[in-house]
Amino acid sequence: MTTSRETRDYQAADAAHHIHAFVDQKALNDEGPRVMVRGDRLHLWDNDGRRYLDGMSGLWCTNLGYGRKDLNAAASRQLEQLPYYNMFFHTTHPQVIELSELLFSLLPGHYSHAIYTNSGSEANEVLIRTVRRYWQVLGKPEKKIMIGRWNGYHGSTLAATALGGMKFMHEMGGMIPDIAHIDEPYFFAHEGNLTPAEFGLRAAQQLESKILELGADKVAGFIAEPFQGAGGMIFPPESYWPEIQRICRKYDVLLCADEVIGGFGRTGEWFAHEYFGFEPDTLSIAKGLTSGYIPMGGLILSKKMADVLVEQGGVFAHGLTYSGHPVAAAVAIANLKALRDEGVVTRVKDDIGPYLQQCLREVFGNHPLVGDIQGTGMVAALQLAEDKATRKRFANENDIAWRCRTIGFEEGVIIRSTLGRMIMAPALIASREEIDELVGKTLKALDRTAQEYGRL
Ligand code: PXG
Repeated sequence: MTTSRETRDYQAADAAHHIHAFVDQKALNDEGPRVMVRGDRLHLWDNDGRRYLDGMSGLWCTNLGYGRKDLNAAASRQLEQLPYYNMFFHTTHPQVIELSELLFSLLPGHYSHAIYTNSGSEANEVLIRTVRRYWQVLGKPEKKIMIGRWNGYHGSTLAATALGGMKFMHEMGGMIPDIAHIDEPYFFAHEGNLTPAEFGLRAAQQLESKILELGADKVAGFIAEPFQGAGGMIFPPESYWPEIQRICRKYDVLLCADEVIGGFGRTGEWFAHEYFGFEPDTLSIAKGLTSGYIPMGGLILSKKMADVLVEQGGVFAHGLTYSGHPVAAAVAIANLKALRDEGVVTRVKDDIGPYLQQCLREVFGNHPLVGDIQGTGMVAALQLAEDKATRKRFANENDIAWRCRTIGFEEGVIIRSTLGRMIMAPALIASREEIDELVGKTLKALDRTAQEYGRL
């Protein structure tokens, strides 16, 4: 289960040549990254033989867990048969065609077309161009502003960074013109006396104010994650999405759901917008499309939009070398069939999702660090709070959450910390025993953190 190379040897070579994601590289070089070498279902092993329960499905993507032989076989077969061909030169191949058929059999009926990419960031890059093109074709080229949300995350490429609302990313050269933002619907952080329902409406109505401020004739679309993933697994109140949808329809603004994290069963529905009960015009997808086994993403278009682009749009001036890559498509097909035919998504809704949510509420409902528990299906967040009743947050919540995550690694569980929230999103195929291990080890991490901060 370990390799023939010493971990410190790997770390030195890594430090010499590699810039990692979202980290102070100098500090990481001093510490040395963990070297992961193997995975099976929900477990990972590092190069020193330490075993971890992965409570995050990698980065919210290994929906089927690690070690699936069917996905491996699909990739190997395709690599033998046709490892590459493209979507240019008036050509196609069976894998991308069959993937589309399968995908649209799983999606609600008003979607009809996909543009394939390699990642979620690219899906959102394509989104901006496609939405703007749609309005150009309809004779409204001035409709080009995209509205996103502060603390939203839509990827790390330039336009995806701009769409997202992470200010520290914008500051690193990450803004483009014609992008605006409204606040996120983060009820726990709200300091007034509104009920969740009132707060949800108020948060949604910021969209209306922003559209009126910019001019409805200038606003092309609104993009948001159905629940905010990287920004802290923030679930909006129930009143939020119906109001957003009403506003988008009223002002003829396209509603664009970023399903990169919420898609492919995470909430117990195939797509998170189905869980929240709204009807976006576009869906950005990636991650769970292939369970992370191979890079693939895409932009899904409603039939209404696709009809305009296909029937009236002429040349669609966009294309990636690897759009609809046959090996990625073959893996996606195997992945979607497994999610469907093994009843994985149904089980998230009816069995293992409710089990996880119930365990979390039983175990952490009265924990001295926890002020609120949000989540559904196989995604959840524990909001850290100094005082639950008044929603008072710790002044040093980021430090506490980060410490808890670090202790989690020591206890052999991988959970994520974001802005004073502990987040988990385990593989959808988790057994009850695996959930018990996740919850048990997370409790140890929270207890040890509470002790260190004098709360236990
Ligand atoms: N949209 C959403 C909603 C995402 O969560 C992307 C787009 C970009 O996808 P790619 O495939 O380009 O990475 C994401 C990615 C985290 C974390 O810390 C989340 C993501 C990526 C990295 C870290 O929660 N999500």
